[in-house]
Amino acid sequence: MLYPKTNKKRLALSLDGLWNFSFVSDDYLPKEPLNASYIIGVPGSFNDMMTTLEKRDYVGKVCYEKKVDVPSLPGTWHIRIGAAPHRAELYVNGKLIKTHQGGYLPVDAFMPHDTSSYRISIMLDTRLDFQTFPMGEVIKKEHREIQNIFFDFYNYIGLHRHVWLYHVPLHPIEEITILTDLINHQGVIGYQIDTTSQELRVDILDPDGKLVISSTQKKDSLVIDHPKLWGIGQGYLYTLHVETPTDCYDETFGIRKIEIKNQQLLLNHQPITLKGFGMHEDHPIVGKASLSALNVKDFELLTWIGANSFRTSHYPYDEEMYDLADRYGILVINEMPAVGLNFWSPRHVFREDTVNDLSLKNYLEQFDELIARDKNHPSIIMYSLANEANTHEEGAVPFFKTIFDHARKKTHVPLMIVEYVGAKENKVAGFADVIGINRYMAWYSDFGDLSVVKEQLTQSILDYQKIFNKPIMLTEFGADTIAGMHTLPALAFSEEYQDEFIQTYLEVARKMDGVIGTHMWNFADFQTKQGLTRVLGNRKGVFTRDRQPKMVAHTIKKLWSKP
Ligand code: GCB
Repeated sequence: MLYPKTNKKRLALSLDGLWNFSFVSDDYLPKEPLNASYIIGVPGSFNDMMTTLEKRDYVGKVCYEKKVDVPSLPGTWHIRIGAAPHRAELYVNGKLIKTHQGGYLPVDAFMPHDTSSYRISIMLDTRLDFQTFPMGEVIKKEHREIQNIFFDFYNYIGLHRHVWLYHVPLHPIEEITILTDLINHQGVIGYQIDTTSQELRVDILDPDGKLVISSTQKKDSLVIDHPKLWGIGQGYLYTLHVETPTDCYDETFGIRKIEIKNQQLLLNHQPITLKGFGMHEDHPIVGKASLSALNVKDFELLTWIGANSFRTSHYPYDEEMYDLADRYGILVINEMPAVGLNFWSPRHVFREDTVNDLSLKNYLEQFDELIARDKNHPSIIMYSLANEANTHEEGAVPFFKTIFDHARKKTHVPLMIVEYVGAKENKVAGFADVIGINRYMAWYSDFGDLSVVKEQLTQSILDYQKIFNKPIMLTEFGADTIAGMHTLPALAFSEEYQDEFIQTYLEVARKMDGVIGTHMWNFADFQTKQGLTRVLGNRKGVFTRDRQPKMVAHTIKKLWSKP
């Protein structure tokens, strides 16, 4: 799925900015122009632009609307909505042109060509159920609908990614797939171009625009001797330039090889250890909006602190985050929005009336969309297929077997699952190449008592290694910390406690073989639903929500700058 671009043969118009907006009933149809109650900013989640709780936490459908005229050109106009949570209906001039499920991947559709005046209405449904990802349940409370969620981040809704109208010429380049390999000292660039054009030329250019190698085939395998490799801190990107008589497109890529061998993660044949964070798309006021300045700031902080990687917990992020990772040379574990497959109660998750065949079908559809969107990013070194699912249930086995089998056919990148259940109860982790484990000893258990961590954490990792014999990654560990709160001795919620907590976990992981990395929870404080244990959100950030360092950030920076 090619990202909208303007070049000498293509045109992309940004629809970001102000849109008309209303909360609408379930049977609303945009036959007439929207009687808008708000003007709303895009990209942005609507929630924190509101001033009443009722509107902020609204459950149901909302409608975004904008009118735009485009020039008439030979070829076709398309719309690309970066994300449309969680179910979307797209209407143009009152006519339904597309429905879509899944809130973290793009909606892409043809625009009608009998007119060039468009009234675009995008209806979003905020509701989560057992067939959406992530999962939730809507319950009735005194004639109101309340959204129950089974995960720990605020259910931000809106057009929080860019919206584009883009024009592609006749016989367009529809898809570019690039797969690189490194064999001894040769870089192999396998590619495939999907187009109905009979004639084309492919040029591989280096970052200075210098021609490296060319082909006139739609599918080819090109070899470069001693190529410059993509690696950590080395965002070395080549460009694959495709030119046909009617169209052209530039796709960047890196030459790098990822392997799992002997319990190790290898990048370009060298073992590496992942150092970084689980993150969230989350900012004050704009919610889950993707804004370049905020995204760049996060990459500057990752660089400042010495991280080499992050996980897109708990859903695919906006494309710009992967573009930045490609350019900064930061490794990404790309996570599916499969969170909440766990009701935190004895209730079973994998059943006919909860997570069932339709949920599975929706998952697979979203996975295919994820690969179509992200397959050419060198920064993506793993896919995480779920976070903290109830993998001790029998019903989880066929569900995840289907998912892993399907995923393996679609990507060569290693597959991970992130677990909270203990190794002995886990019926699913064996399907994965890497097992991520989340642990909160001295927080959710033995609260405030760091003396238990060393033994319990070691045992927990050893159990996984013994039973599954796979590389382990410590994907989450952290303690809520209120910035500015200091205590001696270190007490829970103080900066001192977070500092000791993180150091203790890192020390255990560092000493164990077969642990390929540590991602602390979380990069920054983030918004959640209201709860007794959440002081205006989750405070486990190493940075505050406005991206200032807590004390522990300086400790980590020192640790990670050691050779
Ligand atoms: C977890 C979840 C994460 C939560 C975190 C916490 O295990 O994976 O989404 O935010 O714990 O802080 O409780």
